[in-house]
Amino acid sequence: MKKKISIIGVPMDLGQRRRGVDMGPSAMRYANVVERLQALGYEVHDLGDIEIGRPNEFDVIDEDNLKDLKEVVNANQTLAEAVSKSVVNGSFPLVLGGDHSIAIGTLAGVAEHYKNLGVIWYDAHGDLNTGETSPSGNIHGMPLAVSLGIGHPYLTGLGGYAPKIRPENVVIIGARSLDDGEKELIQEKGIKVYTMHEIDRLGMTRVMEEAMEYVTKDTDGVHLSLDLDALDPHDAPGVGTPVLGGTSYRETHLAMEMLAEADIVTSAEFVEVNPILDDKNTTATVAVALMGSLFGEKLL
Ligand code: 6HN
Ligand code: MN
Ligand code: MN
Ligand code: MN
Repeated sequence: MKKKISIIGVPMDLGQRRRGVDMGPSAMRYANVVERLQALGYEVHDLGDIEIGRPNEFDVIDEDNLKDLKEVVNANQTLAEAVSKSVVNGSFPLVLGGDHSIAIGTLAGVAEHYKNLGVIWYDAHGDLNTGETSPSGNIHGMPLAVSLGIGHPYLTGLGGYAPKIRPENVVIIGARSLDDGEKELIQEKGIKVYTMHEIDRLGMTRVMEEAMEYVTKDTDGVHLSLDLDALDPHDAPGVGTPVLGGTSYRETHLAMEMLAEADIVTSAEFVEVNPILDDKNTTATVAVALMGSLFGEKLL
């Protein structure tokens, strides 16, 4: 892993309907993300927050079942540029959300520099909807589809190229709430998914061993997109779309520790932290602890 980290905050809450997730970056800073990574010997640059446009009443066009499309596209464009710049500068981009719609911009910025980027999507959800299949019209349920080049051209064309990633380089871990259209897309594209069933059955060690082998085969980098709702709501209650029966605090740490040991991750984002829905900033604290493990913190 690189010795320089660029932290980019994205106070985005327009990819879904529950306000408060825009405070995620502040909550993770409050939980000492900078200090935690510095203590591990990294040169950490906090680049501040990406500006998010606020829709006014004249401006709310929910075009094609895509809520706040305009603001989501604009913010992701700015984010993609910031992420791309940090890769060019030899820095590891660490993006703090904000709702998961920001993965569209993160991946647009990262994938520009990788011909064959591997992706670990650690999430209770597939985030594989389009305006046509989405039950909610919320763009945070679409970023993985968008990055595969599937969806509205304003989203898929972000950064001026598409697709950003290939289905055979993606692995989803922790899924337990998939919409019908998402299940169809998974079948159609042959996307590798470790649902909670496989995690229960095989154990996190084996799942991570297989997943890491899968995403490093013929790839030149690996992006980790970690949605805090992958964890069980008991361990990470401050998320907008909680689903019972998730990965535990320790299982998720183990996954991060294994990634650190394998030293394969080249960019990451931690999303969906909503301190308003939380108790004593628990979820941001969990997120920062997981970042500690991802960047090499040891228990002994
Ligand atoms: N997330 N599948 C649901 C939808 O509205 O499309 C939930 C999406 C959740 C997205 O947690 O990042
Ligand atoms: Mn997600
Ligand atoms: Mn999710
Ligand atoms: Mn591959």
